[in-house]
Amino acid sequence: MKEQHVPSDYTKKMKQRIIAYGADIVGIADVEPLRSLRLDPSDLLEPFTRAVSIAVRLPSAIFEMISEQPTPIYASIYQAANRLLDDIAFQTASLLEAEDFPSLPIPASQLLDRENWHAAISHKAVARMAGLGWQGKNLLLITPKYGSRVRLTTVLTTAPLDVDGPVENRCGKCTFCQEACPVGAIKGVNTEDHYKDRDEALFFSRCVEKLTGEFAKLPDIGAPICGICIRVCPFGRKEKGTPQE
Ligand code: B12
Repeated sequence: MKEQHVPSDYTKKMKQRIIAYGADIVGIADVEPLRSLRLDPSDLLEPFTRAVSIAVRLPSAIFEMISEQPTPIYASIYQAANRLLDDIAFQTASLLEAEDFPSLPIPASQLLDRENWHAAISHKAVARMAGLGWQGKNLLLITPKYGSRVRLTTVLTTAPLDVDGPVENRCGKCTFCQEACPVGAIKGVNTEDHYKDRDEALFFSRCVEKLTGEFAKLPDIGAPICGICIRVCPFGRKEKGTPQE
């Protein structure tokens, strides 16, 4: 491997390349705090020092069309966003590897443990530590600019990229997602950093059962998606006036 010396604008240039691949937000997390996450395999982070968090924004109009259930258009865009993210992550890893930094793209939406609903690593935890946003009451990553109307991916790397810091939680007293959830799955609990587990924020099984048992079986949906807590979040909406402003 090359000596770990890179020009001072290396991180900035790398982020610009990733944006050029089609990303809307890019941030860098130190992997150290992420080692306490549940990982699959458990030594996933072993060779790496940094995690690149990449977000792609979904067109806002898609969410404005959702009222009580996901729409076929959302289902299709969900797949398209996953393909785009996988492509960006692949290209990012290839670019870093060409510079002798071993790098691993994590699939956008690959479930490894179907009983417990776990992937290789939580993209939300990486995104939060990379400063893309905070973990909102809906348990999703909320970005200041696009709310939760983003999908995420992660590239693990040995490249000595400059780390971004977490941002402050801005959910405040807002209860829009809690009120809108069709199965009352959102408890409305706030967190300063992150929830200790999913049950602290959600009646988790209510969310899973609605998405897998009902929404995924709707015609032309075929995936456990919903979008309602995303649609109502004031941070993603074009109309302004958040409850706390
Ligand atoms: C399994 C899964 C599901 C399952 C289970 C959901 C769940 N809450 O775990 C089901 C099918 C129900 C589901 C539903 C949805 N999902 Co989903 N899902 C996933 C998947 C594939 C794995 C998630 C996982 O492993 N979770 C494990 C748990 C323990 O982690 P967690 O939920 O992130 O929460 C913990 C950590 O984030 C931690 N944390 C946060 N910061 C930090 C920092 C540190 C240092 C540490 C240690 C911990 C930590 O705190 C939380 C509690 O422990 C991810 C893709 C991925 N690889 O991340 C997408 C993903 C989370 N889903 C996503 C979305 C959008 C949805 C839905 C809105 C459906 C839709 N597309 O319309 C709903 C929302 C449900 C909800 N409100 O949570 C997006 C979230 C994007 C965003 N803006 O946040 C993801 C990231 C997919 C993507 N590529 O963008 N999903």
